[in-house]
Amino acid sequence: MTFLSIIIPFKKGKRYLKDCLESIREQNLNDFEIILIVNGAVENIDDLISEFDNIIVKTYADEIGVGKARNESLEMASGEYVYFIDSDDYIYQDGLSKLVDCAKKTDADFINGQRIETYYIRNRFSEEFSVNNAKIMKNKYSDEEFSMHLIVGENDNLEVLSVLHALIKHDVIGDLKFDESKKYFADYPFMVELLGNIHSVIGVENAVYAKRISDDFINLPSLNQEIADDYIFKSIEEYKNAKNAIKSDLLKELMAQKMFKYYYYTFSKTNHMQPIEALDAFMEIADDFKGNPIQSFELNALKSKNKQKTIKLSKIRVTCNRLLNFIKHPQNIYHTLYHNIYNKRPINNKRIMFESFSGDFYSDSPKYIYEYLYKHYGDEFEYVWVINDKKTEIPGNPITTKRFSLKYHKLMATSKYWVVNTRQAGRLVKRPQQVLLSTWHGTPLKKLGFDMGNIYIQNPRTKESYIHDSSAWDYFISPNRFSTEIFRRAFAYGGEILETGYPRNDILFNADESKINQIKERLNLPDDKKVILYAPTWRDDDSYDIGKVKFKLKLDLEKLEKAISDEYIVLVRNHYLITDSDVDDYKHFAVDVSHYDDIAELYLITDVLITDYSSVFFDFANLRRPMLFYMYDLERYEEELRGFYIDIYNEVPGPILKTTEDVIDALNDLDNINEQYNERYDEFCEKYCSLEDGNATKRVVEKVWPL
Ligand code: C2G
Repeated sequence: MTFLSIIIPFKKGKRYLKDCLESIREQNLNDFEIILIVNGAVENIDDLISEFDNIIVKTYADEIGVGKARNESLEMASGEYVYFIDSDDYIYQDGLSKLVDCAKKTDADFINGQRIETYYIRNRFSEEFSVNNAKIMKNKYSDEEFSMHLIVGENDNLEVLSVLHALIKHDVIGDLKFDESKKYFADYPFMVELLGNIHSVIGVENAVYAKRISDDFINLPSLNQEIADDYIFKSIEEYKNAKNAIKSDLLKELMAQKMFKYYYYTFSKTNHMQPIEALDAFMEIADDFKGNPIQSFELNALKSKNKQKTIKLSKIRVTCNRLLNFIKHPQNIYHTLYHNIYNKRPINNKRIMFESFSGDFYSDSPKYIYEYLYKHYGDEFEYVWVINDKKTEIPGNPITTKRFSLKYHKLMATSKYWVVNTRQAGRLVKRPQQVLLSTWHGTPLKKLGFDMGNIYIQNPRTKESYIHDSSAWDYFISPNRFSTEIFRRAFAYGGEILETGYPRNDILFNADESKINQIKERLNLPDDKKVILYAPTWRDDDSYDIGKVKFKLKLDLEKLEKAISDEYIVLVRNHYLITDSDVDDYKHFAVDVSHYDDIAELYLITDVLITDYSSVFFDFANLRRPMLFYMYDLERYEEELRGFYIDIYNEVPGPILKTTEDVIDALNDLDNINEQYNERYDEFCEKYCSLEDGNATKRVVEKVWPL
């Protein structure tokens, strides 16, 4: 007999299943089998499965549901113990092996670990996770009590009974079956009966099961993200059934506490009592709830089924919480004013707001659209620039405002047009009469939006916010046909795309000698040196807090200086997201130009570009000057961080280099490289730059502001 059978129903989400299986492998268990029920799946997972010897796979062409999949698995399972895990979840280090050790020592019927909900992929979860977060103070409880706490869990959701994260003795399960007719809460009746059969229960501290909240609620929603209309009603119904059947008073109390917690912190707060009929359903079970003295007024109203009073008291509570929040964060005051007052004011049909890289630069396509409008339409419009540094020089004297200031909120609410080049500020909601022109900021090389696999970046909810953004766009600029298709899919955007080329690249065709000299002078660059621009992109795994991304320079400037400083100087340009970098002025050889507003101006004075996975090379290619690709971490970037849309190895118009020495050799061999990549450069420009001709801005303006 095998000691342990691990049961996994799988429908979709291969990348999640990969995390799941790998987390099981890393438990270093012996004497176990995995039973994988492939339940109407379309993805090919043969390569994942082939890595395991002890996996039994049963495939159903059509979806059979989780209940049936688990029942089938139970019939096949030969283990003394059974462990259920969902294919989109994973186990933290030792999360299962700790349970197995405990089972071997105690022979208990039910050994429970802890569940933590997370948006993070496994690598990131393990990096972030500190054991202290996981601690439920076991000392306060007996083993049995502790295990009950673990069954119900601490999360603020409607799930009060679950078979997950426990080792269950197979004998105790006996002939018990999951109800195959239930889509949601199928665990409840199973657990209720199971708990009736169990004699010994143990909870194990810090044996963590990571319950994944999908980072892609469109393509890979988890069951509770599907949120059917009747989800709350079903949950309350199942709760009532379970409560009547369960014997343990403690478990009943914990279940009731969890239902109350959901009512108090989610339903009445986030959902604003919607649907209102659910309030009746909560009232029916309210006698089970216990609250603290502050909660007692509202709870009494709920218990006495006084609907109006309950709603009133909850509104007062929510308003008081908001007020407290206001006092702490002035941003919230601005935000409320924005929604409740400014957004009701008339719209100024002649006002246009411009924003580039969140107000950090006067640059990119918004800059060129603004300058064109100012030149051709002059005072016909009122222009506003969102700019965080007051000292930034902007021609034409537009109104300026700092991003997220009170003035910014006022202006955003009442301007007819927004011209923005990144994702817009999440909490602002465009009014129906307003027009949003999204210029975006680059030809997609690295995977974007819904095309991204695992989200490594700090905020794993990014994908959700793409929908918020793209649903507000009225126009979206695309630099070429190749990008148009990707943008539509990656941002789930069905609106108008202006396939015009990038306004920001017009200057590459139109700048004259005096403009170039002006830029050189501004940067105080010597006349006798050629210019290298090193402009790498950011790394998703180098973000260490929201909005904070560090960059470790991997180009050895000292070596570079020794080798080429007679001929060149280097401009080092950090990506705009980098807030913490070790790039400093390196003597006279390297200049940090990260704060220079407009990278297009830097392209103009550049003789050789060195970059990596940044979209800068699609723009720079318009100048037809040499490019080197310093991709020291290519495999990791491609496989783990993002993945690419183009065939990097065969499409980029220059050599891929892995070390500073390679870069030096390439710089010393530029004539040959130019010749070698000549044809590829032509093909590249044909595919990605053919719309660029110095008139993209005109095309955009004529579309959005026709005369
Ligand atoms: N950029 C810059 N300096 C760098 C890197 C980028 O000024 N060192 C600017 C360029 O205008 C570039 C834009 O920021 O085109 C976008 O940068 P990417 O490196 O391509 O990365 P990201 O911001 O993640 O955008 O569709 C494009 C993608 O969204 C990529």
